[in-house]
Amino acid sequence: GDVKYHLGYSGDRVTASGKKIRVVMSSNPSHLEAVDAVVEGRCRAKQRLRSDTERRKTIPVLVHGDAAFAGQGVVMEVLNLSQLKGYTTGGTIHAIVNNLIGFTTGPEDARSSRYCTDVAKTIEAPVFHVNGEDPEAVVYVAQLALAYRQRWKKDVVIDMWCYRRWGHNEGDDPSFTQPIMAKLIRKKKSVLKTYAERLLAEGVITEQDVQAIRQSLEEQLEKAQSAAMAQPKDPTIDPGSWRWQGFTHEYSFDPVPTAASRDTLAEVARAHAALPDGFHLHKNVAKLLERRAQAVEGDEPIDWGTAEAYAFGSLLLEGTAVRLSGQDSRRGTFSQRHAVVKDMETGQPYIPLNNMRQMGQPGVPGQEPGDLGEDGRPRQARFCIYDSPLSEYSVLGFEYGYSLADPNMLVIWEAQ
Ligand SMILES: Cc1ncc(C[n+]2csc(CCOP(=O)(O)OP(=O)(O)O)c2C)c(N)n1
Repeated sequence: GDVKYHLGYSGDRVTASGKKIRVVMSSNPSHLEAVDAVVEGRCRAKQRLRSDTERRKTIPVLVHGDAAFAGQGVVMEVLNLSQLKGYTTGGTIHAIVNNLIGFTTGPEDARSSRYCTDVAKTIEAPVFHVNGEDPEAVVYVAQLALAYRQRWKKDVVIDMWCYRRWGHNEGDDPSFTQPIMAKLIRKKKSVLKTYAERLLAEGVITEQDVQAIRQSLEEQLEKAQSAAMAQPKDPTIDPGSWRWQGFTHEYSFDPVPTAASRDTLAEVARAHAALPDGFHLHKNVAKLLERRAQAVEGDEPIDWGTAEAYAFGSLLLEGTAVRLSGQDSRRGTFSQRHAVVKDMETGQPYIPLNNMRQMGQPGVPGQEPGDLGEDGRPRQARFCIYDSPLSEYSVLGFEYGYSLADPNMLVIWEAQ
């Protein structure tokens, strides 16, 4: 949502079972739902950096408003990314704080569907509609959603029905626009109160317990506020861990040495001529790869596609991973790239640039890109190249998020 928060943050929390969990909140602009794809990209990059191939250790959670979830097109775009090979994060938990209103607009003017979550039906995600006034039901549904996500690696949606007691902001009065609902809400006791009453009636807690819990919560809030006020100008938010160390805002236009040696280029070139035994290559592509393999030897001018392949290949050999995504990027819009080739008999894909050396495994000690492989040569980094769906907003956001989590990888979104 818009006013939920803006500034990103990260910190460690200790769970009830004593385990440590890192919680990272992405900076969130006012433009509702724009952050969704950014979170997905960040999450995917973190999974890669930890070689979390099962995608169980880093979990994206998106918090939405009901009006924005139904109204913003990027929500559908991001749902559509959820099971794609190049973009899946192993399932996102969507939590909708459904206060039945968007600014001043009611559901009857906000959507044509019955539920604000109906767009999630496009990917057949399960939706749990839950009463926000029943905290135990909310906790139960949250646990269920997490279990579902971990088991099936798919998106799941929690639609928490609640209400907004006050206006959209401090100067607002909800009875201007929703007089009947505002009247009903005014009569409602707070969730804290009704839940405490319920537990008291059930004999689960005593009045003293209620007071103690309330006091401890208030103390925590007071303490946090005093800490924030003691240092109002510089809350010093860790922008993304040690991976950003050494990067500065200063920029220089001075040329930097980027040349690769002829030996390196020759190794990249050879990879294009070395297909697996029995691979049935399209005859036109075979000619192109052959030219690409030979180009480094002669004095002929090098074409764009070849130069690009050499550039990516030399980075990979140096241990810098490359991610390139966009519409039709694997072949290349103008048939210039052919970074992924297909076997004409089986349809199986093959990526020459991922078969130069033994592959490095990020986050696996001793097997990182640059560490020696079994053949005694440094392992290469991976070329992550994907065709994107026919979307721009979500894909660009995704790649931006990806680049935030891994500033050392070359991350490219290719516009068609
Ligand atoms: C893309 C975009 N359009 C319009 C706005 C202005 N705006 C801010 S909050 C809001 C209503 C959001 O309603 P909802 O999604 O239900 O979330 P809530 O604020 O009720 O939690 C609007 C229209 C915005 N921030 N972003």
